[in-house]
Amino acid sequence: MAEKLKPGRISGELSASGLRFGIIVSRFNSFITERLLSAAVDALEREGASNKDVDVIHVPGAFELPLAAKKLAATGRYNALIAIGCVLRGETTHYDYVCSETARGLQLAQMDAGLPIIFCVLTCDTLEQAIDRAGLKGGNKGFEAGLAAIEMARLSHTLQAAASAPNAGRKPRRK
Ligand code: INI
Repeated sequence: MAEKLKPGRISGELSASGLRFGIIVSRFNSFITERLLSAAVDALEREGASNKDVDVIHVPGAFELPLAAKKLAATGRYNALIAIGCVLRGETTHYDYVCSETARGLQLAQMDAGLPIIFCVLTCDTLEQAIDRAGLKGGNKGFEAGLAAIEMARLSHTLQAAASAPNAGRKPRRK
């Protein structure tokens, strides 16, 4: 009988020790974004990050997050970035532009830089929905973002090492 396939698994460890993080926070809807920030910092601290390795940068609104992220990524100082914002649906189409351009800009910055940029931008219809996601009742998306930043920083490091030595420990695939 054929042996059961046991695929190799690669994942990022949850240890923040020795890693550097940049957190970009939008001041718009700061009642929510500052709570997301506290939870993100809490996650990094619990997993071993030190004060000197975490920088917090404020920008006016979510729309400004992508450029700040791109510039921070270019410094080469960080292993991962976290972009924090909160966009609430108003009566105009402004909401749609801010949401889509923020998401698009952050993804572009992430792909250009090859650096994990965690998307912690709440896009909600109401303040109540945002409050629910910012941990005033239960979970907090900022905490999840902190953990995602650590995992992606570690995973990037592992994949980078694999790219430098692609066949280390593996038999080449037969064509
Ligand atoms: N910015 C936000 O972060 N959240 C919002 O809900 C929001 N609304 O609703 O307008 C918002 N607008 C400001 C925008 O991000 C820019 O700061 C502004 O347009 C200047 O470029």
